[in-house]
Amino acid sequence: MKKQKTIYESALDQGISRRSFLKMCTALAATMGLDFSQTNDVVAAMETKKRVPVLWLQLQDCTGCSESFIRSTHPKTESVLFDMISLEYTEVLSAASGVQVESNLDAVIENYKGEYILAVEGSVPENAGYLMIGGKSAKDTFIRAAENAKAIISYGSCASWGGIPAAYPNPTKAKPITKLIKNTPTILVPGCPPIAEVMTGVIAHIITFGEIPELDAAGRPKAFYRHRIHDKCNRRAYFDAGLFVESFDDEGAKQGYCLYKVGCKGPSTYNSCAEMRWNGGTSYPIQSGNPCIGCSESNFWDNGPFFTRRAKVPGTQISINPDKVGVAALGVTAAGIAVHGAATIAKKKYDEKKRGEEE
Ligand code: FSX
Ligand code: SF4
Ligand code: F3S
Repeated sequence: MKKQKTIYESALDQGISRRSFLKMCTALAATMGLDFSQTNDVVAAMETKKRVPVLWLQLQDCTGCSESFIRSTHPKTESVLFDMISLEYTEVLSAASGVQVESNLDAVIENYKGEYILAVEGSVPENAGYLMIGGKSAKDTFIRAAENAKAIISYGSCASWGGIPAAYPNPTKAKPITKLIKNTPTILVPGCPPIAEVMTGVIAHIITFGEIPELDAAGRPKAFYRHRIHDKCNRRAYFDAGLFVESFDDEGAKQGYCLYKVGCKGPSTYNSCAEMRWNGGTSYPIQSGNPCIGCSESNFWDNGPFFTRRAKVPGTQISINPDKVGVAALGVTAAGIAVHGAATIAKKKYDEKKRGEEE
């Protein structure tokens, strides 16, 4: 078996300076949502702990989760791959292929029993004959790898809830991984795909504290899934003021108003998009003008239709009448909505007329 280096030693091997190493630890602490004073805990862990062996299984999915992961910016994917973890098996990122990698999978399960982290992307097909990897049933390989892992990270909505492969009519009888394994601690990191830094934050937490992060009732790390998108949304002030986009080409859309009436599921979706944002904090769907489609929630694909106003906040008894929102708090808003509504109707009529003229 290879002698494993500490995470710090691996970083030095990569030519990373002490200064850059400390910067990486600070970024990790921030990603994990730790207090600034806890950065020292992260530094101490990275100086003394060995790189964690990781097996990354790719089941029924679109590879979007891997695509997201390789764009982690805080810390950068290279730091995670080369310093923090020892990625022993991956179908997507592996340079080697065939018997060579498949035998490595067996060797890691054998040699690092109870020590490795299993990252799983995609759902498991229950119907026989679907998804064979290296001539073996992916379901059997998953169960074998899962039973011997220290912890499992269920990466993405497919692994966590079944996702798109489990959507109606679910021809492969796709299942979330939790339906097949009960005894290994499992952390759900849903999203289609999930935010890269959430994955790195979860891995860093396991390395730093030697245990899985605190989870909510659904099995998601609280640090990243404790808020609804709606709670931290950059358009929230417009929701509260009763200012809504009525159609994607109206004046409200240009002004950046709330997207609730065009189907936003932010009020019922738990994820960190509004706080962490995507691509190094650049943006997230709502900021870019697209309603949240609830991609981190169970059955999101069948919970449609998308882009259609919702009468109710699903999963709750709360009905939101957007035309009344903000009225009680601010009497003047009613007039604002009325004017805004009249303008929207006028615009719709104009558009319909214009379309009629063009046809
Ligand atoms: Fe699923 Fe991930 Fe969506 Fe795709 O692998 S969560 S379909 S982004 O890729 O599993
Ligand atoms: Fe943001 Fe959507 Fe909530 Fe509007 S409904 S405030 S766009 S999350
Ligand atoms: Fe998904 Fe909604 Fe975030 S669609 S990416 S959870 S804003």
